[in-house]
Amino acid sequence: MAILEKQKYEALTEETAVQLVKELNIIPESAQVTCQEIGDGNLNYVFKIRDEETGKGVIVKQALPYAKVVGESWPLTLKRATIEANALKKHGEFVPNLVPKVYATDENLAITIMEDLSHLTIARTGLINGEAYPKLSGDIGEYLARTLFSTSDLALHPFEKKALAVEFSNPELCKITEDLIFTDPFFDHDTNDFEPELRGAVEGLWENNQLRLEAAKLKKSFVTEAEALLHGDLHSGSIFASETETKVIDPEFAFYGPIGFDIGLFLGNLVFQVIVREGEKKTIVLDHIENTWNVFSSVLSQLWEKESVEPFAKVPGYKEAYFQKIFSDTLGFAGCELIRRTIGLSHVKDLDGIEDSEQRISAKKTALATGTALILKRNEMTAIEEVITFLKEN
Ligand code: SR1
Repeated sequence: MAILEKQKYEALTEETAVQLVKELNIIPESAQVTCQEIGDGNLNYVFKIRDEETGKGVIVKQALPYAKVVGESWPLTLKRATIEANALKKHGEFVPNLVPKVYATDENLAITIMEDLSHLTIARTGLINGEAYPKLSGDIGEYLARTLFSTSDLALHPFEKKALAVEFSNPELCKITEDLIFTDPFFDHDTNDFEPELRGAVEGLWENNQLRLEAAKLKKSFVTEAEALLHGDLHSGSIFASETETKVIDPEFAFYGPIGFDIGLFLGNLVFQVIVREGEKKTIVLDHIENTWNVFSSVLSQLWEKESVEPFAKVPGYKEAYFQKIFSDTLGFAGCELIRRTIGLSHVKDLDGIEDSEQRISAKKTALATGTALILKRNEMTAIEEVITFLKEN
């Protein structure tokens, strides 16, 4: 893998992005190429470059020094590009088939050059269009179990684990999550964004001190529990999918945090689809939720039995307690994600894309109520089947 050494940051254009991949011989100098900026996320430029003759494509992703979703008034560290490239490489050691290949990085330019996955669709878009993605939950369950186990104290010498935790220290991006997921939606904060019809329901959240107390506990877990190297932003917009493939992208929020956070974000985003779908299509998503947890826990359990270096791993009851903690965290974080994507900064198309305003407001109220219940009931629920029953009834 090439590591470029540019002296200073400059925003790429379609022309300079092409120059760069040619300089690096990722695409030959003589090749006829096309280049398009295709980024539709909140934070980065994404250039897709294609060799017209061979059909080979590469992606050049460049971090912007501010959050695109807000504008230049919200400066953002460029170090996140290095975090993202290193997280793709680290997670790629454990699940090479589930992340894109990285061809080159440049810390000063804040770029990662990687495999083009545009034959796949962003899972959120596909799910909104009614896709079933039969491999999605099995692949993500596997991704979660292998990346989280392999970077935790269950698998690593404590020196190695702590060195990784230092390498992946990501305070600026964590602060975004702390504010946008855990704090702002539970207060009357100016980053919040919701329709006037939701004001009653939102004020109900702000007055619910039991809920705010539980949100505070979840925030504390997020801030203090360095359990494993998380993706850090594992929503359905961070996953490419097709009938036969799944690839996890965009780990710029990666850091050492609580294992349930990645699982909770993924499941929370599936819950939006449970809310908006009907009949058989809803059942498919409920099955994905159940299967994600089941695959995650069964693969983690096998890794625990065969590969754990933790002496306490064999103490009767420890594994069950460890899994129950992850389960309860997962539900709480899923609940926070449901609430923040409904009334906070940075919404989801699953809800905002509903054209009929009555239906949209009703779906958003359901998202808020479901998020609240998951946070409040997370310690009472002990099995994924209970969650499925609850989601079917609500
Ligand atoms: C300012 S960034 C807003 C959101 O986009 C990312 O995908 C994260 O979810 C973040 O919270």
